[in-house]
Amino acid sequence: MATKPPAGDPVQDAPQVAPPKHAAAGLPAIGHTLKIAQEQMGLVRTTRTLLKVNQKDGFDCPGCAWPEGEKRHTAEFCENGAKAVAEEATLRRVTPDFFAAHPLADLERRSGYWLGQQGRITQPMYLPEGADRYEAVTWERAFAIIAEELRALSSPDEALFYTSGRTSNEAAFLYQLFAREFGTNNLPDCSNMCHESSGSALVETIGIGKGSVSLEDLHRADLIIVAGQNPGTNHPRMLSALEQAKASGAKIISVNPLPEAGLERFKNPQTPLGMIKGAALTDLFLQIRIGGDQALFRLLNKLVIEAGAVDEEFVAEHTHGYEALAAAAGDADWPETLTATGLTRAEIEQALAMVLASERTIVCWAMGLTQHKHAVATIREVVNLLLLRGNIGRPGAGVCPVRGHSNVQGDRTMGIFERPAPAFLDALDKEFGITSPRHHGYDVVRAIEALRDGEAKVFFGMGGNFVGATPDTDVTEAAMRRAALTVHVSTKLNRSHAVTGRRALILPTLGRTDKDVQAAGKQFVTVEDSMGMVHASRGNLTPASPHLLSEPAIVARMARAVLGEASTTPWEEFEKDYGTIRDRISRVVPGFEDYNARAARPGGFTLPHAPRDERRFPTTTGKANFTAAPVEYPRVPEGRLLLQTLRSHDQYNTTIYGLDDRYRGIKGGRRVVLVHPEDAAAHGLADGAYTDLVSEWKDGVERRAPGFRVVHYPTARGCAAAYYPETNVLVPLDSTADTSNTPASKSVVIRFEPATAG
Ligand SMILES: Nc1nc2c(c(=O)[nH]1)N[C@H]1C(S)=C(S)[C@@H](COP(=O)(O)OP(=O)(O)OC[C@H]3O[C@@H](n4cnc5c(=O)[nH]c(N)nc54)[C@H](O)[C@@H]3O)O[C@H]1N2
Ligand SMILES: Nc1nc2c(c(=O)[nH]1)N[C@H]1C(S)=C(S)[C@@H](COP(=O)(O)OP(=O)(O)OC[C@H]3O[C@@H](n4cnc5c(=O)[nH]c(N)nc54)[C@H](O)[C@@H]3O)O[C@H]1N2
Ligand SMILES: [Mo]
Repeated sequence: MATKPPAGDPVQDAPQVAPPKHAAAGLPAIGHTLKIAQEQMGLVRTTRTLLKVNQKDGFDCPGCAWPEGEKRHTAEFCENGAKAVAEEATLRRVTPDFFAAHPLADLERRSGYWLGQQGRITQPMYLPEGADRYEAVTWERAFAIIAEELRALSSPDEALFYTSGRTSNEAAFLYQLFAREFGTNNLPDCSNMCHESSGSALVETIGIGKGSVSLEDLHRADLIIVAGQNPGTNHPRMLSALEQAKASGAKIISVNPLPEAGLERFKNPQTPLGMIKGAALTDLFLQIRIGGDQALFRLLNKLVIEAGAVDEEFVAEHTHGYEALAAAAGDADWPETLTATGLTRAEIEQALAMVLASERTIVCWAMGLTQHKHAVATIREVVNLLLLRGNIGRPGAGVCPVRGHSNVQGDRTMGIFERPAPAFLDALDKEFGITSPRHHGYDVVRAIEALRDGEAKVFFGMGGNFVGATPDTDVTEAAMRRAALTVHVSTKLNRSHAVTGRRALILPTLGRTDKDVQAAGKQFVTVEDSMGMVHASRGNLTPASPHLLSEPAIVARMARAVLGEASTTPWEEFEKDYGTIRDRISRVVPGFEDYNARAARPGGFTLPHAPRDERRFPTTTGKANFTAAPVEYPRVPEGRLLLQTLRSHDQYNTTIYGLDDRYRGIKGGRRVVLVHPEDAAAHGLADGAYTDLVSEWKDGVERRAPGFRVVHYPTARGCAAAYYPETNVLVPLDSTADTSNTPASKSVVIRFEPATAG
């Protein structure tokens, strides 16, 4: 087996490995933050921006969607929030000279890390058909090219309008309005790859696809179960909430194949004592096998019923389908659950005791539950547990899907959805005098298939990195190359600018931290956090270049170029004054009445949530629904492992901040695969050996990710972990969750093969 890293990667990828950490944050986090921030922004800008993050008169952190508390520290930021800010507020610039010096072929061989490190894009750029590099283009010409290609389509459904979750409510509302006025519901979004499974499960069971808890609820809970989530890296401010809950007596169970440092111990950088001592967070760590969660929750449900601990009043008054669940739970048995979960009987009994001792339980989850074939069934099973004990619509209790992108929830509320509710379209049509299409559009996976099969021809991305974030990289890249035109509204360079259609455009835009001045004066935008709070966000930095347009301006101008005189929508007015967009939203989207006045209030406002507010469940039965899907868990053939693809500490999805994963003890490289020492031994893989990862799927196609350094790591047996997006090449396009169609990025069957590169 080769022991050297593979050659050919222009980025030095030579991982060094130390034992994993057992605590998150603390002093090293602050030092690391300031280093990255100053490298990107310099001292003055670092101070100016970091003091404004998540303040009531500042901008919403472009990091995660975790809510801000009422009491804010002067610097209400976390290490990874600060890195997200530094990445955007960087002083580095990508100018037309850069594109002249770097032909497409050069961009194509660069790593995502290198591309992102080049800085903010300063001007619209155009790649003409057959050209070898991008050239500067005027905004007018860019919109004319888009209009030309869109008008040439034989059906509006040949266009795809993707959204990543940073887009503001105002931009998202205009964007979906434009798509529907143009004539399509093809609005795939990052949510399709993220919490779609949560939405699917929650709409069916409680009637609304959003979480039912507030920060206040977390502080009041008796028991918080954190399943399939790594908050120390991905939602660091959540650790403060968990710390506070613990201080009020809450217990925490974490369910995860990996022991994640943030959940073990948290050194709160906001308090002097916290910095030194740190608080132990997890009371019970259930080191589950990947994909074993549905089995675990099903057995817990059986045991709760057998213990006579069902909240009978709640179940009788507010729920439907109890008998079917009780019957299905009756079939759950110990041996199979122990196989599926890899846990011991004692561990599950301990978890049960904690569930029974709790009057107020919250379950938090993220990608560890949503990205599996049986993700929707798993989340429904979580809901079953909460319903059995009356833990929805009670203070200190409820469902808490922890969202990813900072406005991914708001984008959906604004109508970014390929399967919109008829009531939403009716309201939109009435307000604007248009006729929106009623047939469903493509989600992310179907969008790739449509490009692959020549059924979609124009791809427009409102932010994000479609090529880098989606599964089955080789298939997706080939599909994108078939497009007539690919357009990306972006702040920074990424892989999607290098893998293009016949023609391509890059439209540079303002980020959250940038000042946004339009004809009617300085504008603010609004966002919705993971807990349904809507509030204003105001950037305060001079934009990276005078040529940037805001996202609402880009949509408004594109709409005018494409729809022309036929459109009676006042696009120009919307661009001048975002207050006029909010007026329209207030008439179309329920819960946004009097939007302008309420958004301007410090702290914003909370959207209504029927199950949380009044124990009303707007489902098909009018009650909260128990569900009883058959229990599933991954069956991995002999000699194979189950790979999950996850985030390192130094990345934001496909944006790579650095090459370290500090809590997991990995430095200076990303091509690592974490394997249990005994599993590694069974494959003859020493720590430090290099191996290829080859995924196995029913289509028999070989998918290979070459040259990964083996790291012996205390993960659950039979499981492995490696970073996304390097491993997206291994995730088959049609390996998706039932119902939600979310790529099953957390369960990829792999085998090891001797490293081919090196
Ligand atoms: N700094 C930073 N912040 C981010 C992001 C980022 O990339 N960087 N991304 C944002 C986005 S878009 C999102 S969606 C969130 C993602 O937030 P997370 O969901 O925390 O992100 P992942 O790294 O995918 O981690 C998944 C976790 O689930 C565990 N897991 C994997 N499989 C299973 C399983 O079968 N069962 C259980 N119980 N656990 C499992 C993994 O070990 C890991 O701890 O974070 C958001 N915030
Ligand atoms: N294998 C695997 N694949 C996954 C996942 C996984 O866990 N495993 N996770 C999935 C998840 S949860 C998600 S959410 C998706 C993420 O998918 P995306 O949201 O598409 O990807 P990001 O990497 O977040 O997008 C980064 C790009 O967004 C642009 N950008 C940043 N800020 C702004 C802005 O303010 N405006 C605009 N217009 N552009 C901006 C920059 O150009 C940057 O390069 O990936 C999914 N893919
Ligand atoms: Mo996400």
